[in-house]
Amino acid sequence: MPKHLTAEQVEHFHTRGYAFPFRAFDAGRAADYRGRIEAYEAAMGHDANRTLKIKGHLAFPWLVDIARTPAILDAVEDLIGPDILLFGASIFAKDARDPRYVSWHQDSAYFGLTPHREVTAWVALSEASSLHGCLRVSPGTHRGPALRHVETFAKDNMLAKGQTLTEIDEATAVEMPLSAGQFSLHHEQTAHSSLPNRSHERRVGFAFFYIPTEVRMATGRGKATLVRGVDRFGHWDADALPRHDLDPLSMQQLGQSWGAYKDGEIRQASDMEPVE
Ligand SMILES: O=C(O)CCC(=O)C(=O)O
Repeated sequence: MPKHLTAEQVEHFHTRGYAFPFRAFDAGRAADYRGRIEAYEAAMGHDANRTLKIKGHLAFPWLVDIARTPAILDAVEDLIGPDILLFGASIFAKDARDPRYVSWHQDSAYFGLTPHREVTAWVALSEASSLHGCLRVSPGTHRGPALRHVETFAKDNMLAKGQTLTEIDEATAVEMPLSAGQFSLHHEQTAHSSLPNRSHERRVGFAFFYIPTEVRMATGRGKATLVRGVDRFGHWDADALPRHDLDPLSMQQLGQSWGAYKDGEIRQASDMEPVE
């Protein structure tokens, strides 16, 4: 018996690679979290997209709390079982009338996980409608092969390498509009993207990356946080969780992970030898 999704929604996720919308918390709480992100941006003098990436949750204890929201974990448990690790989180914030977009991509290309069982919960901290440039998916792509991405580094592309799948048929795209406090779920191999924000409001979302404890890094050990159940596999070392806002130890790990991802030698899966 699923905890949060219906049996039909579980089936839909497994066959189509996504499911939505679900409620994490109310709009008031979403606005509070968004306000905290914007206070951080004001204090730092830069857009959170520049820093709260890959291990973005390590910046603030309340971001780890969002990742532990019972409704989100119940939904994720329905898809990957009761022993759950959080291995990352990234903000995706688009300003009002913002030309920035996210090109079609598979998260699995750079996550470096094996087997491919990761599930992303994209949590809306503001309205994220079609006009705001909500997340879109290409159904069923999670059942296909690891696709080859072209690294474009295009100016308005929000992805670190502008990585792009060139063969996704736009006509297949399904939009996943959400209101503040709702979340969607997608499989790491589901091709997804988003268009520019054509609205006069900012669109803020946080993507949280969850894996069952049996999943490991294809190359060496990684760091993650057990957010539910028991880890009987021990493939991961513990993240340096923030003891307080902007804890220097946590920020060091965050900076290293984001730097390795965006500037380092991380190669896409389709370029590497299979390890399974
Ligand atoms: O928020 C977006 O526009 C893109 C999000 C995304 O690529 C992801 O959640 O993996």
